[in-house]
Amino acid sequence: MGLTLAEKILKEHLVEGSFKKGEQIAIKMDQTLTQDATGTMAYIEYVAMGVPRVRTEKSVAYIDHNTLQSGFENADDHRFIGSVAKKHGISFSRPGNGICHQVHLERFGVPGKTLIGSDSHTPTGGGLGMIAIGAGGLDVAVAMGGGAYYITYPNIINVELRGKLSAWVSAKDVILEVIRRLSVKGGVGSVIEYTGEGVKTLSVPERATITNMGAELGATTSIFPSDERTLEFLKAQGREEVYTPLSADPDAVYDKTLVIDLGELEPLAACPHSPDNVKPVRELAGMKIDQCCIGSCTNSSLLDMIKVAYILGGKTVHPDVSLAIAPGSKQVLSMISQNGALAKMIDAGARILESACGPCIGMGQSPNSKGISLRTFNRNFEGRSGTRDAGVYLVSPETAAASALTGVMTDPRTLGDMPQFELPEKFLINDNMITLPADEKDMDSVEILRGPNIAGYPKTEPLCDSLSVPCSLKVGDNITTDHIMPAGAKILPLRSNIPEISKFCFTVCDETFPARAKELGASVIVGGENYGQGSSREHAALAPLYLGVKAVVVKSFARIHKANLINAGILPLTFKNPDDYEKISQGDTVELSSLRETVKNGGDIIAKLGETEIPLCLDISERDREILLAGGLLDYTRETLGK
Ligand code: MIC
Ligand code: SF4
Repeated sequence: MGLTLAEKILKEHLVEGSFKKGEQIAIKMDQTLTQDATGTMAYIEYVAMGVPRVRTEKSVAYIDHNTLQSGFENADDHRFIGSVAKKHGISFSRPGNGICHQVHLERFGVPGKTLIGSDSHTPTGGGLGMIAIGAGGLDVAVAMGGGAYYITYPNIINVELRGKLSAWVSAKDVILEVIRRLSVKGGVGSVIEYTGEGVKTLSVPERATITNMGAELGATTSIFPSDERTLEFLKAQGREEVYTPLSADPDAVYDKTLVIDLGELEPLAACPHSPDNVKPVRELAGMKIDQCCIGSCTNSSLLDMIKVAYILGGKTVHPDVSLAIAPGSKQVLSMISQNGALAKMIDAGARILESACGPCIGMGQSPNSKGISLRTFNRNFEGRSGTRDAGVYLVSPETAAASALTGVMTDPRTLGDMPQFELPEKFLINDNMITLPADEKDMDSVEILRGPNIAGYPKTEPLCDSLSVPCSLKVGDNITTDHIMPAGAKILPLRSNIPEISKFCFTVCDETFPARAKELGASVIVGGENYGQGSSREHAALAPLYLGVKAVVVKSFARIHKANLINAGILPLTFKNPDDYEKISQGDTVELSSLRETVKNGGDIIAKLGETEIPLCLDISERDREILLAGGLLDYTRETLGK
């Protein structure tokens, strides 16, 4: 039986476990990436492990999220990360160099290699034929120390692409269609593998748009083959020597196949407040808009920018619309400044932002009250833009640019004929904003620069045997990490200070939660389906840990968040019978007993609410059980290193 491409790469990197669906396997990680919003914590954890120099082929620390620097906190984080990177063998991508995923694709991604990143959109690297996975900072820290990464052996979903995209329909519309069909939890436990003759019609940055937003399916990762288009991209980046052709065996067996005829797709939009609430732009056409934002790790490549500049060229942004554009990297910004595309954007009235995440994570450009914002980003969760009552629509750069001119949602196919957009054979290469680490002989003399806002890792303790604690919060389905631990300009600067940031935990849902949880001392949270979807931020587990949350009881979990809870030593429990969700109310006291024995040996955990008994499952691996018993991954790693 032939292998899928994902299986081939996983097999080559397998260090533990066997290739059986649903079993835990350990994978060697060749490369790591971090960004600054998760990076400080990841490096505090890395340093705590005591490994002097990273044991990967390539580790890169990017600064791209917290670049507003409205106080000293962000700049201190940048200096801290830069100094850790220099000391411990990590390349440092300085602020201004671009968004981690875009830069990593351009400068470091290698077909066939594995990459783990402390950001959920790390699967962008799948556009180059990598197995690239998003994870919590602690898992990335372990990988930097040479430890393996543990995942459940995934299902492989094949998306077979046929035909060719029509004019003004683009890669964003492809991934919106996949999300429309599969939903925001349709990819949990799966790798999405793209095949079919339509693959070769897409360039690497277009493929990367698709694999990037595969994160919104909850998928472990997404991957494209490595072929002549991959070689073309690597040549343009002056890196053809890392090219290897890679594809699935012709007789590969997939768990499920979805066929998409590219030629039949039309411009799509994900409506508020979920990436799977997808409708054709045609049906929304004419809706008045207030803002357009173009950029983010999903749609900020040179090709995206060239198309946008073409649409804006010689025109003026509608008087009622604010258009902001953030090119994805210094390379992209520099190239559009040389080829005239930037001037077209500026002349049309676009507000040019630095190459960083910016508005995507609510760092500036929040829409007006009840504002309608079209964004080429990947997430439109409630409140993420910084304006609670704004309506964010996720669209392609073509749709955003066309609409910015008309002031209403506009189907870009009304633009008429589309020219053939050509990319240069050689891209501008200048890695001067990547600082290389100190030589091994000099590393001891590098001082770690730690600002006053950088607090330590919260206190952990081995799992207790019984609990009798109140339910401090009950929430519904599809709770995102933006609900649990919001970001944005006010809160993001506190990422290195868990006591401070925890004051904002769950405030999107209930402003009184942090104070209540802290006062209760110990509690459990109850939730519905797909709890913890979205970001990889381990802060969504560390803030609850700090606030005394001992267990989270839900109908189902999103992958990265479940792993982060385990890493933080918080029990991730699911209802054996989902209807039992109704039986627990906020304020009820929940009793859990014989925890250590059940966590160790398996079996149901029985929650008692007075006379009522509710069976709960702890669906985790043997290793996860040991991590929970030890009080979290940091303690477990210290224990195992000690042994
Ligand atoms: C996001 O898009 O939500 C982020 C900000 O990039 C996060 C990481 C973080 O919260 O720092 C992610 O996607 O993992
Ligand atoms: Fe940055 Fe947005 Fe991409 Fe997250 S999704 S890495 S915030 S650009």
